[in-house]
Amino acid sequence: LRAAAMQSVGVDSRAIFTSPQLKGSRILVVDDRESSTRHLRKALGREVDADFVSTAPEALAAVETSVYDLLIVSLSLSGQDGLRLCSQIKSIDHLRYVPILIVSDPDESAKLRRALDFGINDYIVRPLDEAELRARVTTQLRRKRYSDRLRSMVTNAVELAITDPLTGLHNRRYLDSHLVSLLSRSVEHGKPVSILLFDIDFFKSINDRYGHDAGDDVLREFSTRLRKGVRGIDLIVRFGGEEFLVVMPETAIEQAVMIAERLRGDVEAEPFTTREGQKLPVTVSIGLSRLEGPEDTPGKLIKRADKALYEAKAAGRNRVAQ
Ligand code: GH3
Ligand code: MG
Ligand code: MG
Ligand code: MG
Repeated sequence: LRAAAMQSVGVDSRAIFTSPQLKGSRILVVDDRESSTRHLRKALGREVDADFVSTAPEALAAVETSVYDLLIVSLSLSGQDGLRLCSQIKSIDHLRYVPILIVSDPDESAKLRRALDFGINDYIVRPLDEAELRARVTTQLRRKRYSDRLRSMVTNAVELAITDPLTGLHNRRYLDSHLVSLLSRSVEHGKPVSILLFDIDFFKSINDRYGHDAGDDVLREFSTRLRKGVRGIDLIVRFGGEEFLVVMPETAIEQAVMIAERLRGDVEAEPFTTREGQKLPVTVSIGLSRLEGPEDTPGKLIKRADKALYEAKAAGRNRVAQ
């Protein structure tokens, strides 16, 4: 068994804790039997950053205050059940990805099966074989590193896919899923939703006259002004080139018109500043729509705002229409 375990990790067991990828890994050991603890301490060696506690409450307190990469838990904790501790730990959200390695006695196989059932990652049976323990610990730490990296890659990829790189705002891809759930929640609770669609006036001529970089500066400043001008619960999206959309939950259309009018007035009143220090006069047209009822969809809602925006443009720009 030991040979097989060593082979599966493919390393010399003594070298594992000095492996640069595993340096800095933190382990929490929960065991109340002195001989067992002594054994674990010796097997893990000095290079490992391990904390030792002997009761379930101490363990729960430790995982609250420190971050661990692996928990080694004795299944036969006296007084409390090691099994119950494991299930408690697995139900704590931020510990969901922390592996648990069980140390059990040979006569605990029924308990062990239950522990495996609710997701412990590996186990080792007493009497502890040091090399086997190190091999199992290393495997868990490696897996943890790998899955942490994978998870953060996925998170970053998702973040990238729903973010506009110029302004850091959410993009249209995010808008759709956000609106679908917001509209159904709002219909269910009888709450209003308003949306504001912004289109900067004659933006093409800003680009033509001052250059594309100056145009980018205007877009960035516009997004900053929107961020400052609306509530935290409002969603701001870069909808297109020089088009922005704000979703306002729990906002009746009359309130939304007032907000839109204020934002429009602020844009008109205060020229934008480019990176070269030029001051550019900018105006914006805004079209509004509101959630009409259970049959409404994100597509229809946006279409009505777009129609209103078109009317604002046709009526002379620098105005709000619904
Ligand atoms: P209108 O008042 O009718 O909205 O006129 P407009 O010139 O703003 O409208 P149009 O849609 O014709 O032009 C939008 C311009 O926005 C065209 C495009 O080159 C420019 N644009 C789109 N995305 C970007 C960007 O990321 N940076 C810059 N600098 N310009 C952009
Ligand atoms: Mg446009
Ligand atoms: Mg246009
Ligand atoms: Mg425009």
